[in-house]
Amino acid sequence: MPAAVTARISPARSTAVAARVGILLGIAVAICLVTGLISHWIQHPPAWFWWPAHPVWLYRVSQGAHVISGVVAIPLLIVKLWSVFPRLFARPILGNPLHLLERGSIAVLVGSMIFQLVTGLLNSAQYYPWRFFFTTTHYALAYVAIGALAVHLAVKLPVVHTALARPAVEPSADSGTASRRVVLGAAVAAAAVAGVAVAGQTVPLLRRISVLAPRSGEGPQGLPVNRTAVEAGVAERARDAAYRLTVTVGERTAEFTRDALAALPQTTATLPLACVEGWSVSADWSGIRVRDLLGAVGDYTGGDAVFRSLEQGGLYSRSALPESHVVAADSLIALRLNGEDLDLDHGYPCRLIAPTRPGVLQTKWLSSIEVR
Ligand SMILES: Nc1nc2c(c(=O)[nH]1)N[C@H]1C(S)=C(S)[C@@H](COP(=O)(O)O)O[C@H]1N2
Ligand SMILES: [Mo]
Repeated sequence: MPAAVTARISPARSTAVAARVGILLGIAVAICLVTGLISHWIQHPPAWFWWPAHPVWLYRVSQGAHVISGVVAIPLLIVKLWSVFPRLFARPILGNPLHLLERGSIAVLVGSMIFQLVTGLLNSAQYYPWRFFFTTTHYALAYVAIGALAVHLAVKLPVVHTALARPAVEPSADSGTASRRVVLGAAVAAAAVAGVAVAGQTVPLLRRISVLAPRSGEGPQGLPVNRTAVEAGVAERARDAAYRLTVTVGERTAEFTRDALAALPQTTATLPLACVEGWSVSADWSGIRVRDLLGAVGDYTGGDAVFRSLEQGGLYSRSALPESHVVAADSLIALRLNGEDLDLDHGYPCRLIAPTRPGVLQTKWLSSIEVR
């Protein structure tokens, strides 16, 4: 780099700082990527994908980690960009092919990272100021970001290696020492504050100090509600005396009133409701085991069970329960929540609740269950 540029750069903007913040950022991004892929595959399972039904907290922890690591990555990315900022404009901008590759990968990397973190954050706040479909775009861009990161790491490995060999804060008190310590400390502190600010939506002990975790314990029966019965347009049919749950197993079909469901053997399970947005709350659910209800209608011989809601159309109107979860003893058609009849907004007359599933797949206001 020309001496003129180097001279103007604050000593805190050293490769020693950039490399160290980069490692923390890399860890956060790796956790975010893996947990994000898991959540995506549960919702859109490829043929090879298998997800266990136990321990029941698995998805809650995985998705909590996804949102927390994503939020933690935001201040780390800002500090990382700050620490290398003047170098982004070092000349020549283009230069030889390797340099060009490095430049190009950084442009794609920075762009895709900012996109992922911003859309993810807004999504977890249920704010959608864009026109594309969040899930597919967020998923596709994850691969772009990881590809660019791989190229960036490969190109930068020698620089990172040298930078890490030197202490970030050198013992001889040159002018950069204090500022480097401040920058590193600030990066870690900001990341910690950001993490704690959202962690409370899934870590009960942190609930009170988590200012960015508003949807953690509010709503009827101690559980938040994302969409009410009125918003879903089901309030009338859910309370209709003519309500029936239609259950089909192979060639056989049966209809159940809510009273008929309540007359079947009931099971209680303590299961978290864990939304993809990162909040999760554990609750006591009572109802009929999915496998028992299917067994009451016909012979379940394997495969997905498809659940449909009284709600028409859209993302939430149906979900598929894989075989590993159909047979689980704590996969329930819930009639009761925390000792009371299910609130209308939580899915009355009945809803699906199964372990280790994203909230979006826990279909409320069931109208039918089908195994073909
Ligand atoms: N029919 C239907 N089921 C639904 C939804 C919905 O909007 N409609 N929301 C889903 C989402 S995203 C979550 S997180 C949980 C929330 O359940 P709760 O409202 O009882 O807390 O229900 C799921 N089931
Ligand atoms: Mo959700």
